[in-house]
Amino acid sequence: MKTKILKMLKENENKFVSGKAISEALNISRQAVSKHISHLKDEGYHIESISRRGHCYRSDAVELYNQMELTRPTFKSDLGKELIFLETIDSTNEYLKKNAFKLPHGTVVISDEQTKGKGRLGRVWESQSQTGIWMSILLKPEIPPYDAPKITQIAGAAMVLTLRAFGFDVKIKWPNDLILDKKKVCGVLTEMSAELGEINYVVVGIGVNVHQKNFPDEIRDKATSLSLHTDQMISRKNLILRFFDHFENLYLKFIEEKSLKETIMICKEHSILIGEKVKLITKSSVREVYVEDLDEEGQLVVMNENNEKEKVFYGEVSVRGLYDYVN
Ligand code: BTX
Repeated sequence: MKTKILKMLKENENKFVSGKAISEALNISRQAVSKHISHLKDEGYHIESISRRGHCYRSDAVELYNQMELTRPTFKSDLGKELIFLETIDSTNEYLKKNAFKLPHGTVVISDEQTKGKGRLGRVWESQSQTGIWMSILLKPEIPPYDAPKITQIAGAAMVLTLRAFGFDVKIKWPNDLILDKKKVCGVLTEMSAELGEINYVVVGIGVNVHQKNFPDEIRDKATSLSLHTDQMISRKNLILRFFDHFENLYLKFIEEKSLKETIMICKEHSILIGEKVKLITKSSVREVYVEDLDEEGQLVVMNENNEKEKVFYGEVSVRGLYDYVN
C-alpha cells in the first residue's frame, strides 16, 4: 500500500494530493493514508503535508532543513527547546562555547555548513553545506568534570541506535567515531569548561556524513557517508529528531538515575574494537594491545604487550586498527 501511495504522489510530483483523494483511489481510510505517509517520511522521502491541502511529493530534492523542520514535536527534557539553526558558521562547538553563559542547558545549534569544523586534537572536520549534520548540544550537568567524557559515549550510543534504526550497519570505534564499512561516517567532539571540580558547561558536537558522494583527497580512503550505502533518500531532519529521543533517554538515565549501563551495553554490542588487536597511540608512544572489553565507566579494557590487563581512559589517545583504517 505504501508503494501505491508513493506512486500516486510521484505521479503528481510537486503538486498537492488530498488525503481524501488518496483514500478514495486506494480504498483505504484517511488514517491509514496518514500512517503510510508518515512511514514514507521516516524513510526519507520528501513529502510535505499541509492540512486541508494534502500531501506533496517534492522531487526537487531541496531537503527541508530549517529551524521549523527541526523543532521537536515533544520534549521530555530541555533538550532542543532552544534550537538555533544557522546556514553557516565556523564551528557549532565554537558557537556554543562563545555563548555558553547566556544560553540555557539543552540548547542545540545546527548549521548547514561549517567553515572551520573541528575534530579532536586540533584536527579538521570537513563540513560542507548540504552534505551532513553538523550539530552541537550545550549541557550544564551537575556531575564531576571527570565524568564529562561519558557524554561522548552517550552521544555515540544514541547515534548508533539512530543510524541502525535507519538500516545502517554502523559500529562504534571507541571513544568517539562511528564506522560504516570500515570508514568513518560520524564523529563526536566533547569540550568542557570547569572550575574547582564543577562543570560550567559541556558542549557535545556531532558530525554525521549524510549526502556526500565523494570526499577531499586527504580523507577519501577513510571517510564515508550514508548516501554511499543506500539508494534511499536520507533526511537529515528525520535523523536528528530520532537522535534527540535516543540521546535524551540515555542522558536522563545518566543524570537522573546515575546509570551508564544502557549506554555501555549499546557501546559494547556495537563495538568495532572488542576482540581486536589495535594500536594505542599517544604523543609519546605507539603500542599494540588486544581489546578485551569496555568497563562500566566506559574505559577500554585491554591486554597489554606484557600480558597484563590495563584500562585506557579517553584523552590523548588514538586507536588505530592494525590493517584497516581507523584513525
Ligand atoms: P577526529 O579528530 O576523530 O577526526 C578528525 C579526522 O577525521 C581528521 O583528521 C580527518 O582525517 C578525518 N575527517 C575530517 N573530516 C571528516 C569527515 N567529514 N568525515 C570523516 N572523516 C573526516 C571527530 O574528530 C570529531 C568530529 C566532530 C565534528 C562535529 S561537527 C559539529 C561539531 N562542531 C565542530 O566543529 N565539530 C563537531
